[in-house]
Amino acid sequence: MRKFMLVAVVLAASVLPVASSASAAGVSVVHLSAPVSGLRYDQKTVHAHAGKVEIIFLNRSAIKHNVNIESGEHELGHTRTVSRGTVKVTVTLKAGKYNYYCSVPGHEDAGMHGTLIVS
Ligand SMILES: [Cu+2]
Repeated sequence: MRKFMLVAVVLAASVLPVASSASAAGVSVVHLSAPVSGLRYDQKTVHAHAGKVEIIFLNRSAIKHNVNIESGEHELGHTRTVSRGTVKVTVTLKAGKYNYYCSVPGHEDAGMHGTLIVS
C-alpha cells in the first residue's frame, strides 16, 4: 500500500509539469457564467479553436448549475455542479458546432443552453 502511494505521488509530480506546459501551448479558454438569478448563461454563443478547450464556468447564483458539452446527443465532458463558485472542464474538440447546457433538471428546458463554435 505504502509503495503504491509513493508511486502515485511520483507519477503525479512527473505528469503535472507536462500538463501545464501543454496548456501554455495553445489551449483555448472559454469563459461561461451564470447570473445571480435566472436559469440561463450570460453567453448564448462562444468560440474556440480546435484542439484542447478549457471551459471555465463561474456561477454567481445560489442555484446550482453546471456545464455539459455535447455533439448531437454525444456527451463530451462536463463540469462539476456548483453554486456560487467556479468550476472547469477541458475537452478536446474538432472544428464544428457543439451545444452546452446545464443538466440540473429543468434548466436546459428553461433556456440554460448555448452554442460553442470551434474553428
Ligand atoms: Cu442550471
